[in-house]
Parts: sequence; C-alpha cells; structure tokens
Amino acid sequence: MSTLELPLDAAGVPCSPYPRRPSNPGPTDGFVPSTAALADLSGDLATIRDKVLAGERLTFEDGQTLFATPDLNGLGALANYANETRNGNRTTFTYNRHLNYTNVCAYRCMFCAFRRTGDEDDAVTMDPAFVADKLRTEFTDTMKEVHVVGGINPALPYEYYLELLRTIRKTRPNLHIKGFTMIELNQMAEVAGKPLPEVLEDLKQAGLGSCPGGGAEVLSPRVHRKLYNGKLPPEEWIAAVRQVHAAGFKTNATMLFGHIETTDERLEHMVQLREVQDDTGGFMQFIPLVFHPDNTPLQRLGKTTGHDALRTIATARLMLDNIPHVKAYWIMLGLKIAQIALHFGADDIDGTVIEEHITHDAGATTPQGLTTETLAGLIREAGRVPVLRDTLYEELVTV
Ligand code: V47
Repeated sequence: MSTLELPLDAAGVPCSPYPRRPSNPGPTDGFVPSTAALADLSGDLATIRDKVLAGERLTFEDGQTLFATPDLNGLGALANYANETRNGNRTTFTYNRHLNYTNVCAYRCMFCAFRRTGDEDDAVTMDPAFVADKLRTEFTDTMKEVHVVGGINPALPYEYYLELLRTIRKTRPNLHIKGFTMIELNQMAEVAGKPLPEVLEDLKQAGLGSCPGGGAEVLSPRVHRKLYNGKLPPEEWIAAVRQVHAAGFKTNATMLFGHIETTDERLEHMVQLREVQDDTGGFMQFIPLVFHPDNTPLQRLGKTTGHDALRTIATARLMLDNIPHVKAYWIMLGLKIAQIALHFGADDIDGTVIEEHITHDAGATTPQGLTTETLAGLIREAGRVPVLRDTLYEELVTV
C-alpha cells in the first residue's frame, strides 16, 4: 500500500489502517548488508572494521579513533553496516504526539530554554481536566504514543502524576504512555516519600507504559557540575534507570551533545549506558540530541554542525553494540541531516511529534510536527523501507 492511500484521521493526519499483527516481520527481512564500502578502509579504521566484522566489542580507545578519523564516509559505512546487520533496510517511525504537562521547573539547567518560573506569564501547568480536553480534541485513537514530560514543578503533589496517567488512559485507552524522565521519577519519589520501586508500581497501575530517554544529558560529573548542578547527578540517573528496568519498564537513553562536553565525555557516556544495558537489557533506543543554544545561557556557543552530528550518530551505533536502535531525532537534527543519518547508523526517525516545545523554545527551525506520510516519504527517498512501529516495537507495519 502506498502512503498516499493511508486513511486520514480526525486531525487530517494519515494513519495506519492495520490491526495489531500476530507476528512481526523479522528484524532484517532477509536483507543482506553490503560490505563493499568497507573494503577501502585503511589504517585504524581498517582495524576497527575487522573487529566489527568479527562481532568484537569496541573499546573506549576505538571510540576515540572514530571521533578523530578524517574519513567521515568510512566511519559512516562502518556504522551503516552495523545498523544493517541488526535492522536490515528498514527505518521505523511512530505516530505520536508530545504532551508537556508543565514548563515550570525548579532547576536552572544551562542548556534549557523551556523552563519557566511559576510566576512567569507563559508558565503552564495543565490540570487533568485540561489534559482530558486536549486528548479529546487534539489526539486520535489511531495515534500510537503520547510522549509525556515536564519540568520539575515543586507545587505538584504525587497524586497529580497518577491522575494525569489515569486521565490519559481513560480518555485515549489505545495510546501507549511513554512518560517521565528519571528526573521526574526521582521528584515523584521525593514528593511521595516512597522508594522508587513503589512509585513505579503505582505508575504502572495508573497506565505508564515506558519511559523516554531524557534527563541523561551527559553522564559526566564535570558537565553535571557546570551545566546542570542540583539536578540528578550521573550516578543517580544510572541507579534510577536500573531500578526502572528492574521494575519491567523499557526506556530510551539520550545524550545531549554539542555544548561544553568533550568527545571523551561523549564516549564515557556511551560506555556507561553499554554497561547498564549488559546488565538490564532495558534500553530500546539511543537518541543523540543536538544542542540548540538560542534563548539559553549558552547561546554564545553556537550551533552543532552536520558533520559532528553524523560522526556522533555513527560512533554511537558502533559503540553501543547492545542497544538495538539508534534514533535520528529529526526535530533536533533537521530533516536533511536526519535523512542522511539513516545511512550513518540510525534506523529510527522518531515520529510525527506534532507539538514540540523543548527544542523550539531553543531556536529549532524544524516543523513542530510532520505527518506519517511525510515521514514515510523522507525514509523512502533515503532508500529505506518505512515501517510504522509502536513504542515497544511489538507492532510493525510496512508502509
Ligand atoms: O532531557 C533540553 C534536551 C531532552 C535542549 O525518549 C535540549 O523517545 C537540545 O529527551 N537543545 C528532552 N536539547 C527530549 C528528549 C527526547 C526527545 C525525543 C524522544 C525521546 C525519547 C526523548 O531535551 C532533555 C534535554 O537533554 N534538551 N534543552 C536544548 N536547548
């Protein structure tokens, strides 16, 4: 079926007409990754190629080589091979919508343009009745996911979060709720005066399906001290995500790059995630987030380049050998780099998104949202097969 034939939902967005499939297509659909582009690699990249072909884990030093190589295309070819052996020729995307229930935040992260103090004119905190109305008027039953995150608003009681989830589940029972970063979960545990595992049980009962990858920033004590001091430190983010995985939730993992962090700190971040994944298997996707400086205290730093973004995505694909998917988050990468990233190790392009604030408050020039049809078209034009997925990769529909 062509995407042009997809039915339109109430919001005019093309959507999948298919019911849940009993069995998904295999991970690679018989696609044979090409090794032709790897033959010309030389020097250190050739040594790393041999390790990749042998299925050997790359070391931190290998990662340093990947960040330093002048051969960006060679690095991309290697990452492309690593992706295609796992995910074939498919690129996944989802039909989702973001819901930022509050932008009020007690923290003052230097990279953030989204936060407001409670008394600013454009401070927002949505009460559950407002959310229910928004769900009825702006969401549809064919949407697969709602991505729920907000600031750390100290005025919110524990019951608010549970009620928020119950409201979403009641109003749109088909939606998968991917919600709350480790920072928000930590806040809930503090407000509730309960250990995190008990909070997670409450959230599960109330309808939480999985957790997004935000809040990890850069897992480095130096970057934490300089940019997001006061917020959950790296070792506590890791301890929290381990508990979340132990409670049976899948999560994503992000890395915010392109500000003051060094490439070694990016690699340390990746290696720490890889160690967690060895133990828990709970990460679905790794998502490199391109820093947007506008309206933040770091505005003077300027913007990340496409070259750096592609290098980081490719290196991540090669280092994170145990995380199944790498996302090219088009909202932050821009559509052009996101498309190219599909041949630099990424196999997912996120989703329709529809209402994005965090990056747009910081100067993003990408659209607020895209239709599934546009996403599928971008993927197809890049030579990949577009596959609509749900959050947990349980339902996969080739469009
Ligand atoms: O945690 C904040 C980052 C994250 C800026 O899990 C910024 O599927 C760029 O985590 N420039 C939130 N980035 C977004 C996020 C996310 C997005 C899409 C999908 C998923 C997923 C997760 O955005 C924050 C922070 O690391 N961020 N400010 C900024 N100025």
